[in-house]
Amino acid sequence: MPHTATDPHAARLRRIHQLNTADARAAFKRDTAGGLRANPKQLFPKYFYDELGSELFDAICLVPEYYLTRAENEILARHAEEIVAVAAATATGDAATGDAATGNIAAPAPLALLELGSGSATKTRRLIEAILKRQPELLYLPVDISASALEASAHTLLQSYPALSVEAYASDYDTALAHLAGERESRGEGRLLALFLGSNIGNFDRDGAEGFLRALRGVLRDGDSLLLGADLKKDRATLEAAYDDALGITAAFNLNQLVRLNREFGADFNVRAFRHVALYNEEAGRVEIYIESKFAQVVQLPGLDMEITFAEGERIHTENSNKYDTGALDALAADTGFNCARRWMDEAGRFSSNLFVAR
Ligand code: AVJ
Repeated sequence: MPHTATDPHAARLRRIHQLNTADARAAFKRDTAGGLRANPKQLFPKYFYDELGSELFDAICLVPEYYLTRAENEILARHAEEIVAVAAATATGDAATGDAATGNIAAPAPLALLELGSGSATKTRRLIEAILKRQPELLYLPVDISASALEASAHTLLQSYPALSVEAYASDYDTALAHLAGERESRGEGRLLALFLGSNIGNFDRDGAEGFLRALRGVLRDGDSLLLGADLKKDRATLEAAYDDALGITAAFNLNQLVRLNREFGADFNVRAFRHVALYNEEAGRVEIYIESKFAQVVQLPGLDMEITFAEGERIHTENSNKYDTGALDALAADTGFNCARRWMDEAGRFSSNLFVAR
């Protein structure tokens, strides 16, 4: 949908910042060439999300084995109002208790909502609705590497919520957080609730998670908060099924990285000559995802000026999905300038939503 002057949402779609610049294209080339030359071979999860990849991820969220989305949605359906109340109470600090001497209750500062990796922003609706019960307007700042997902979700949300304004960032996390940190002081007095949902944190190892959370902390002011969705450690069968569903949607999502390399770098990967592999590494506490070569073969990537060879059974590592326990989440908060003030879980105890308050 073009945003012209006749677009009824144009005024409330403040901007879609395109931070996916030529630099991002160069980084994609560099990361891919470096990753395919490395031993073991490696590709990076942020490159899953071209237009088809974002759609396939939405489909993953609907397959029966992938419990994460449903578990988090259960938590948000049940607790969104409480989550927002805790974030808002934090946000107004002492003012929330009012001025005892005069009996004046300070009006709570309005919350704005920042979301990293917003995708189709389906679960976000619960929080938007909870916030709009408390205040007349809301500014929503989604960040997503997929410009197509961002544009679609912005328009859908603006259509649903006349009180919503959207300022969107088509960007990777690092670039967006650096940009937003530069604007921290010029932001209004209202507080920010940041969202990092769906176990997106799982793609980072411990150092990466710390770096990401410190960078996010740099965008927040004391008293702002972060709702962090983190998947919990559990039995191998449940985890491996969640990342290798019977319909083959996760396999398609993973192998789509090869389709993307064919399209963008003129590569000649025969996708049928590779298979999807998902293994729970219990010692490391993570599901590891690979693309495995079914036999020995050679692949050309003219756009990268490369030829790569695969042995039979050789794997490209494409993703880690780290699983947490509650102690590790508390420690992660404490190490990155937050306090894990509250935690909610789904009934079955599979998934956690953690409210990290910036201190
Ligand atoms: C988007 C990182 C949360 O790790 O569960 C799902 C990605 N990969 N199935 C996850 C994913 C394969 C997902 N995150």
